[in-house]
Amino acid sequence: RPEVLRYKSLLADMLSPKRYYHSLCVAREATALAVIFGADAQKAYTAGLLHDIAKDMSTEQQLQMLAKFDIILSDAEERSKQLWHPIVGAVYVQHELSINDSEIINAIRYHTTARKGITLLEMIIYLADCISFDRDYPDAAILREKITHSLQDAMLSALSLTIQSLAKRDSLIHIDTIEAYNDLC
Ligand code: DGI
Ligand code: FE
Ligand code: FE
Ligand code: FE
Repeated sequence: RPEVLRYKSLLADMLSPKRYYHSLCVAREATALAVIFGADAQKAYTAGLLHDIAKDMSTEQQLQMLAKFDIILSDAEERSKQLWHPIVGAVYVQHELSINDSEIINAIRYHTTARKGITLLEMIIYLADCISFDRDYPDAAILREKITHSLQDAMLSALSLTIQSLAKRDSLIHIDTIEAYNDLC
């Protein structure tokens, strides 16, 4: 697909080599999961490829994008910069890349926190981000095993592990993460 080449060259410019490699790995993993779990494989590839497009933008660039599109951050979002890149990324692909598919936009938008009523494609991107080939931490191995049994079980475990690791570091936990967890447990 010609647009994929355009996205790749843009990402190669916008991301560090490591983050670009991660994006390719997530795209590939998301495609495999889409085939297994019956989601649209092309949408999964595109959302996986673009999910971290805003990750290496400077703080100023991210704030500029948010202001340009009148995005108001919640108190929690304002206090944790890691929560900006999914929001900025979703806005970026919609307005700067003219992607109008709401499933792709929301998969990018909720790839960090997840949300209550998470969709199949959103789960696939969330989990592909956790278990892609470049992820070598022990939790990835646990989740790779779980997902062979059930997508929902793997998603619940992923949220549980995320919440535990955030709480261990005394980090703020976004309400969407808690609601996604409660919704599935
Ligand atoms: O962008 P990636 O590193 O590939 O992965 P990500 O977007 O899933 O996670 C980015 C960071 O966000 C990671 O350090 C964990 C953190 N995070 C995930 N959920 C929450 C969160 N941070 C806060 N403060 N609250 C959350 O609910
Ligand atoms: Fe991310
Ligand atoms: Fe990622
Ligand atoms: Fe993730």
